[in-house]
Amino acid sequence: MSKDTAIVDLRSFLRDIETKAPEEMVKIERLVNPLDYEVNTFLEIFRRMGKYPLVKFDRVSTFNGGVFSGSMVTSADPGSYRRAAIAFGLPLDKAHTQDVIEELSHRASHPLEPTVISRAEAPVKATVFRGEEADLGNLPLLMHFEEDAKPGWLTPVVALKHPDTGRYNLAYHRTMYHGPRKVTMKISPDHHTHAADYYNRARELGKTLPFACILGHHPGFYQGAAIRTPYAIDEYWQAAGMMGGLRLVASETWGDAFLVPADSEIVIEGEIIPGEFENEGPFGEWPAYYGAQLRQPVGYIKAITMRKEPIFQAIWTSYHMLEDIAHSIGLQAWIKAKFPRLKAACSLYHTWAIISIDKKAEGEPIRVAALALAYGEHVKHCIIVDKDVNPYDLQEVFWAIAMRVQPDERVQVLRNIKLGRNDPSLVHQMAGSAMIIDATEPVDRPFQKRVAVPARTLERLSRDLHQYVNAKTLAAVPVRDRWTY
Ligand SMILES: [Mn+2]
Repeated sequence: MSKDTAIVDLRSFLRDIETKAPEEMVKIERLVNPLDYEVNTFLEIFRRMGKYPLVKFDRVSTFNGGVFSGSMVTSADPGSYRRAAIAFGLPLDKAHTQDVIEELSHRASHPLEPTVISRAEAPVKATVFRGEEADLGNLPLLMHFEEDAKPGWLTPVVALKHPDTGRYNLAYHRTMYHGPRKVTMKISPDHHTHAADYYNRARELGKTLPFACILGHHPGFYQGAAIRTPYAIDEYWQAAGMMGGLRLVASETWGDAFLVPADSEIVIEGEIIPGEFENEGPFGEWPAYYGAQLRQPVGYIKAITMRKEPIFQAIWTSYHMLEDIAHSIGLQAWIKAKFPRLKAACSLYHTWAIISIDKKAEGEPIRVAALALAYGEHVKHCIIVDKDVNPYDLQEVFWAIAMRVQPDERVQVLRNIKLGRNDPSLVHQMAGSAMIIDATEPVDRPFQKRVAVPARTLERLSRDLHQYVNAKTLAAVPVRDRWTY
């Protein structure tokens, strides 16, 4: 990061929203109690209106019953493709979902080396609590859904450092309160994830595993943590690439041996003791169903540091789009490496992969679907569409299925395929079935031509549009589809 590059963080993003698209944000000034489900209930009320704003809560109560010294935001990760366009500097009048994915894909493939700054320069060191003074109960912990395990939760980005390689991993681990300085963290050591590998290696070596819970940073940091980063790449570098630069600083507990983001709002430092487990969950998870109660690793808090008037960042754990964006980028890179005629890929609810390709031969859609199924075990339903169909526009996708699909020859079901454990429709523990819908036109026989206005007329009237239509009138016509805006 060069000296003149502006530092991006949660505050710069909120300022951008306020200046470029204030209609994206709802502010609630009255005191709200996140432990009494109030934060998620507001999100549910807005959802029922068909609205998905970023919500800023100016006054929230803490777990201990006080009033938090800062504020809270949710759906700032960024929570919509439109807010992503703002976060990543795309012109709002020109940006579409596909432009957002292209910009993020570019950033994701260009990791950057973070810079390390001194403690004195780091905003996150404005307030430091160590030892007995570090009390999680002074934070506004949440209850999201009525059957979440008590007493309370936070949903941070968690940084871990590999005991051998020193590579940092960033991932989301639901974190449950067990005491002022004691938590469980859902790392699931039996899973095939980076975090599980780090944990198992620390356990083998008989070492503790240091962690930093990071709450509040730029959407690029949150997206960088959500992307499936190759094992060779340090995830602080990945996040730095997404943000255009990332500043790190020594932790309070381990100094330079474990770095934390200098411009984040809150950092909670602690150590996991491998081999120590407690019950955690159930917890309302990304499928909008409850994730089961599990035995998970225990961590002990060593220090909490925060900015002046810290902004506690919460995640809408059920209907969020955080991973839809990250998986769209991931799927696209994964498939493009093997099938260059990929146009775009859209991930929805983790399970759907909607992929548009420049099809040249029969059979290609099934090859591409096989690639999508190999991307991740959550992928269960694949729809392959032609290059004239925008995979982010579900109306177009459903049009293609309606007009180009005879189910007996274009829909296939694969049986006994490994799926993610969070899928509530699974009959067996792990294996289920997958579906491929080939919604492309056949290329081995004549097919009807799709309607089109003449290109020359389209070009002329697009160019002269504002001589015919008042720009303000057109801008005021609402776009109702959340996915395409
Ligand atoms: Mn990772």
